Amino acid sequence: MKSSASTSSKRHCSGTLALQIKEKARAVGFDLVGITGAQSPQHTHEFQQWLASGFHGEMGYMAKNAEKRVDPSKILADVRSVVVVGLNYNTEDPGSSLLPTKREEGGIARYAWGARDYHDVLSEKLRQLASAIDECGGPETRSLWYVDTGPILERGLAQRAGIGFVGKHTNLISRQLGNWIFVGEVLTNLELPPDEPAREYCGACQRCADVCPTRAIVAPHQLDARLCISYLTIELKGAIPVELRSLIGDHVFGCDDCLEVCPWNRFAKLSPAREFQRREMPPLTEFLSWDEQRFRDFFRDTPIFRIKRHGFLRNVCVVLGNTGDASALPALERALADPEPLVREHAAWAIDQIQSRSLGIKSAV
Ligand code: B12
Repeated sequence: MKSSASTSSKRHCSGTLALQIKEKARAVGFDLVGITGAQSPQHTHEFQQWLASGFHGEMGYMAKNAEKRVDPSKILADVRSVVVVGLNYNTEDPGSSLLPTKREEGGIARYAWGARDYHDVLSEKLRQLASAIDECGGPETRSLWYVDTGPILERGLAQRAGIGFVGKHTNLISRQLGNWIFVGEVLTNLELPPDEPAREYCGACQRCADVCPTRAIVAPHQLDARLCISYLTIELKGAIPVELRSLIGDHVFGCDDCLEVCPWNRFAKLSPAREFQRREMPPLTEFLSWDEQRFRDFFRDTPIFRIKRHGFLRNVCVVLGNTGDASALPALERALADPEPLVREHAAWAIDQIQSRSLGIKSAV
């Protein structure tokens, strides 16, 4: 879990505490910072409804610690404030990018383009921020930091801390940076003055819902994760439901379709972070010949490592089945002998898709 406690014995602080903390957040490299109280996030009820509808699918961890997610004091008993931060990960101009040639490699979600996992990048910065908060607050100060994996409704808190608003696609949108931002937070027992919550600025726009290939945004601000391509290609451990495979298109890891069309991205700025810059990928068919070691050497330290070789090759097969031609068949046929049954099954499906397409037969699914 990407989180840690931090305590300090020093007691010295000058100037306004909240301002100092914000300055420190910027100094360690965060683009956005805001402060909110420790009460339950807004829309707690909607979160509970989301769980009750089963929209979390196989993400059992979302239901397991649901009471913690809606009450920060179940994480840090005497919590008084939450310092929420945002980090820009936009490394390419969304308007001019998504280079058609790059898409031949398959669509990898922007957050996973780089050589490092954002959890690690944010963890380093959050650790520094939490120590600074403890240092400023004095010996009684206790702080806990999280990025992503903690039992926290990060986006609800982020909106209340004023760093952005939750759009209809359910992602946090900054009016200064668009929606390419990671979120992290420090829970602290310091009483800090809260910032103004952000208002919602989606208006009548619903481009995100309209563009989603699987219609996963079932209502504004409501995502049925079981349909979301990000869930299907990252969180789902086993076979991808056959009826959804063709809708996955060329998304080999995650999906940014709903994020790309957001009009607020016209304010996106380029992130200088080297860790998130897009790195070269081999053609998809090449991955099928990679063994565990090769996969690990290439993807270690990146978000893709998490789904392991068999998860990634499962996705590669689906994308080749959707986009590949006869030239992909030899690699897929070799994958029929892969040690992983999951890969073998998806390779067989892909072969069937490509052959049906070349014969002009519309496949059953
Ligand atoms: C589970 C999860 C997923 C799941 C489910 C996503 C979802 N929408 O719930 C899946 C695997 C699908 C996923 C996908 C992605 N994820 Co994710 N994910 C999470 C995680 C761990 C929990 C999210 C959660 O609690 N979901 C439950 C729902 C109900 O909560 P919520 O969407 O946050 O809902 C809040 C608001 O939407 C609002 N709300 C709810 N209903 C309503 C109704 C109305 C009317 C209103 C006004 C508001 C409102 O209140 C809720 C509670 O505060 C968070 C980290 C975290 N701990 O929060 C990262 C996180 C949300 N993911 C992140 C990212 C980057 C992604 C992807 C972009 C990755 C990708 N490219 O593939 C996609 C985006 C897909 C999408 N459209 O959401 C970032 C988002 C950053 C941002 N700018 O928002 C987070 C915050 C991680 C991080 N620390 O940076 N993710």
